[in-house]
Amino acid sequence: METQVAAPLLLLLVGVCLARREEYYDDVPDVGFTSQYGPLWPLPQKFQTSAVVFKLSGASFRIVDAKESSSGASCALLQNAYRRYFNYIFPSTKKQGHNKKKTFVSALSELQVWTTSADSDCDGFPDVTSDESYQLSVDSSVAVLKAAKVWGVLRGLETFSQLVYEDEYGAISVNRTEINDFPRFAHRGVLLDTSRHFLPVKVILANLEAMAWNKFNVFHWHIVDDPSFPYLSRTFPQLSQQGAYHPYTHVYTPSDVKMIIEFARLRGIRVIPEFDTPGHTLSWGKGQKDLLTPCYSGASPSGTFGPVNPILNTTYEFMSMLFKEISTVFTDAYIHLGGDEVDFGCWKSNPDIQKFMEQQGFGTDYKKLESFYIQRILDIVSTTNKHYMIWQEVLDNGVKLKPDTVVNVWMGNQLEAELEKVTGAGFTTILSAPWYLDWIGYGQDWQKYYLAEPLSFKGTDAQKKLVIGGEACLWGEYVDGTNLTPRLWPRASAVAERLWSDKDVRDVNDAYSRLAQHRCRMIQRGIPAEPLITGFCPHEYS
Ligand code: CP6
Repeated sequence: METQVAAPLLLLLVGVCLARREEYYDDVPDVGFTSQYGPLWPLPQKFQTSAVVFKLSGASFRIVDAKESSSGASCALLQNAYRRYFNYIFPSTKKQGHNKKKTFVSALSELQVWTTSADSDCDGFPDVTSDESYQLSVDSSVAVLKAAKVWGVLRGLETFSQLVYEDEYGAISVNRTEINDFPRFAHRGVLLDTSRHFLPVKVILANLEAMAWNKFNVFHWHIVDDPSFPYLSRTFPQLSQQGAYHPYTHVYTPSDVKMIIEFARLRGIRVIPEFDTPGHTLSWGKGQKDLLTPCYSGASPSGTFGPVNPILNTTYEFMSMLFKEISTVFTDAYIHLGGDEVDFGCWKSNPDIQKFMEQQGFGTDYKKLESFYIQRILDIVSTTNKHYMIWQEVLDNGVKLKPDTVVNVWMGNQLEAELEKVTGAGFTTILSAPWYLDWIGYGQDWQKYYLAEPLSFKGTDAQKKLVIGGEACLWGEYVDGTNLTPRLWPRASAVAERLWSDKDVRDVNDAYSRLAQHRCRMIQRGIPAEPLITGFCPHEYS
């Protein structure tokens, strides 16, 4: 009897599973296929290689400043990068390896690094206009990496390190190669959320390092939100004292922030902090009395709080002082001001707010109140000489924005219509909607991220030029220091190639071959990147 019941049930289950498989990314790439581009990721714009091989010896190979270079030994950023990449090319266990003291018919003795612009930007910070292009030529015993600025050198060193491989005898080798490379988009970001869970500084640094391997250049730091306020403000220390998960272990001190910004700079990465208001601010209320709107149930306060209270002068005095501090602590020209997902329920319940709405003639349109608030915040931040980024609702709700505002599009429904609208209104935009890496499902979702095309919306060339890039987002509800890194990598790498390489680079088979190797390389360099699908890394047992 039991089996008679079980059999149809089993069939039904199998049927459901097979049907559901359709939704999965079951386009399993041909795992036997090897890309002609080897393990390069993201793929350079122009690439030519040949079968001619040069050998490298850890005992003699050097990365050096070219004689003609505009930057030299005094450029700590470059010297630092040379050491980093030397160690990637010759991991310490290999320094005494096969090649020592051997001479080769064709040995590569040097990589000469040549910055051609009179000012190489060595001591500066990267920005949205930074030149990251470079040319790499490996065609004699001396290889040459040429770039206008240090930012291009950083990208080129990464590419050079990806060209070097061990041959079947363990000899460190590089093929004759010519590369001319530049990014397709100027803004290639990763969003990390340090409020839902605190992320230890060393986890952030490790991921900045991995970002550089993927040629990402923006760390969008969603630093505070409802659950916790880990930013230690000198002006308002009570914000983190009361609002962080722990007042001194789960905070980012001014020196932590400084370290993160400098670590990022040395890798050509901008740090854009997001202080999201008026919503997503519950944690702010713990340390700052009267900042949030008291919600009412009927005629009396319910004891709960809503968004920032937009009708008090004290709110704007507080915000002025806070953003003044933030504008000096964070070096980037941009601050992200959030403005997303404002819940009007609490505002609606509060009689003081109702009265204010009436006085201002806002009727019952709470978008007008939100706009009133945001407008004042934008004015405050403008006085600090920073530019701002905002989530799309701010524009959608009709706030007047300065022309240099960057609109961050995050809603996936009607994405193309939104891009048409934002760029049609003349605003620069970056795209987050296709790349929520915190959403996980069964299968190879990297392919979906990989194939998302930022410019597929209808618009003029001028409109398309306004899309300056995108961001891979890892919202933190289900992510902390224990699982962040493998959840981010190599899935974020798919976004990295979409934003760096040519628009026509979208062959999933070719990408699979290169990405699987890139993932193994990240593991070798110490980042526990998760697998794409079945397989193994050549070095995993050594
Ligand atoms: N947190 C904040 C989030 C999200 C946003 N802001 C978010 C919500 C849903 C999706 C993606 C992101 N977790 N502060 C919106 C920008 Cl699907």
